[in-house]
Amino acid sequence: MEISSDTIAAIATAPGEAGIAIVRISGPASLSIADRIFKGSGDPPSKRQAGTFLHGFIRSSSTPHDADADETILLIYRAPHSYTREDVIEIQGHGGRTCAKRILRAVLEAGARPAEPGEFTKRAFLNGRIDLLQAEAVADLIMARSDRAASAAIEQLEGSLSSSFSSIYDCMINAAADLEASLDFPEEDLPSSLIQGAVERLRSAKKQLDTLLATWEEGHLLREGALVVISGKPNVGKSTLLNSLLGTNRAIVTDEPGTTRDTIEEEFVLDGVSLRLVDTAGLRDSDNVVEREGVQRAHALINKADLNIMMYDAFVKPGTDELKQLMEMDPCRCIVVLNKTDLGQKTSSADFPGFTVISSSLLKGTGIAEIRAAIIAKLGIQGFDLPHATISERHRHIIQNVLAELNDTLKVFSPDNEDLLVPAISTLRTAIEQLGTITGKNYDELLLENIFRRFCIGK
Ligand SMILES: Nc1nc2c(ncn2[C@@H]2O[C@H](COP(=O)(O)OP(=O)(O)OP(=O)(O)O)[C@@H](O)[C@H]2O)c(=O)[nH]1
Ligand SMILES: [Mg+2]
Repeated sequence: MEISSDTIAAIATAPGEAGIAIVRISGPASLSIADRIFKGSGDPPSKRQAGTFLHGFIRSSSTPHDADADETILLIYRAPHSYTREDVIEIQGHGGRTCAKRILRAVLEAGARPAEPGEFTKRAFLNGRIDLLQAEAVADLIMARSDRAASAAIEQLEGSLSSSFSSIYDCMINAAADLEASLDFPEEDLPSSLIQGAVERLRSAKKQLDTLLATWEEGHLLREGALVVISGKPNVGKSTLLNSLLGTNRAIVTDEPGTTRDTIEEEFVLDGVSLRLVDTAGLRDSDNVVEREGVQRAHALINKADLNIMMYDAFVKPGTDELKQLMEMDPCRCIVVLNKTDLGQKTSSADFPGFTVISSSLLKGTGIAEIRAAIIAKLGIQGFDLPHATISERHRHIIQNVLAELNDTLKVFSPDNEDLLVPAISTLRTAIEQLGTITGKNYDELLLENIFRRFCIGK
């Protein structure tokens, strides 16, 4: 545990006009700083009990015209019963562009230093109140793009992932201890039950890690939002579909083929999951340099998409080139929309074997509900009925390494040959050390820097 000797401060609320703004102070000098700057009736903050809130004014030597910085409410938390487990003062002032800055200036003049991004949460981790998974959940919660993402982050904050990883960690530690104990036996007396038990524990750890690995896809959709790309030939109704899904006239729609040149991306929450919906330039050969660039961007997005919506004019039989491109796509990640059925229909699902096909007339408002339902079904969103914590890209990377090492351990492992036990244990120890970096049982400065730099200042 690292005890901080300095005291940090930051504005914890977003800038802009609002009812209140909060300045947070954490560290050993929090209360004495509060005494220096707070002007209220009765005893100074340092003589008050934890949980007290006081009304008063903040003095600042540098406020113009000798005026007080702001009228405030001051809250007192005493270590270890605070967010950081240190003494913490929170000062609630008026919102807006100026008051919080005036309060912060007073706090810094009184001896605090400006906090770095995520430093309050980093202290909560270093002081043992939360582990790294919970710290990451705080950032996920703040950045949640949808209700489901927020619920998943709350689950993680409450420790559901932490307990899964801790039980796998313990399982591996116990297996390593058993294997190490077996080294003390002479070869002919090697207790097979000890070794067999260790192997079973390792297999169980592998299984649990595989289960957690399977939550990555969902976690990726919740954290980053699913990239849903609408593409197809010019004039088939792509921009009309974007507008219909968003419920606004975001993209220009005309009857002129080649209207959309650049990509248009909008965020959109569907069934609690955030989507990054992109309208693209109609796919065709063009002499126009701007349109050509737009088509290139469309192709790049099609390759990156979590889900492609390929649109066709229902009245026009798709060409062989168009179908060839479609057949290279994964039907699980693609929806075919045959639009403008009000003009008549010459195509049907039989032209797109293996694909989910929806007929629509966006002009008449038909098919849109089916398209929404297909997006939800294809992204597997309806399977997320109960929001649960999901692993992130960082965790996935570590789990994959740990699984590789577990496989090596089990491969090398031979109960009949003590010589092979030693390298097996060493591989297992490496795996355990890596796994420990998920919860923060093991960490270094670089790991913490990478995690906390994505936080905002004041959290
Ligand atoms: N009849 C009919 N017209 C439609 C339908 N959906 C869209 N349109 C019309 O088709 C024309 C082209 O629509 P857009 O949404 O601009 O088509 P686009 O695919 O984005 O076209 P580009 O941006 O040029 O690639 C517009 O005049 C729309 O009003 C439909 O279901 N039926
Ligand atoms: Mg368009």
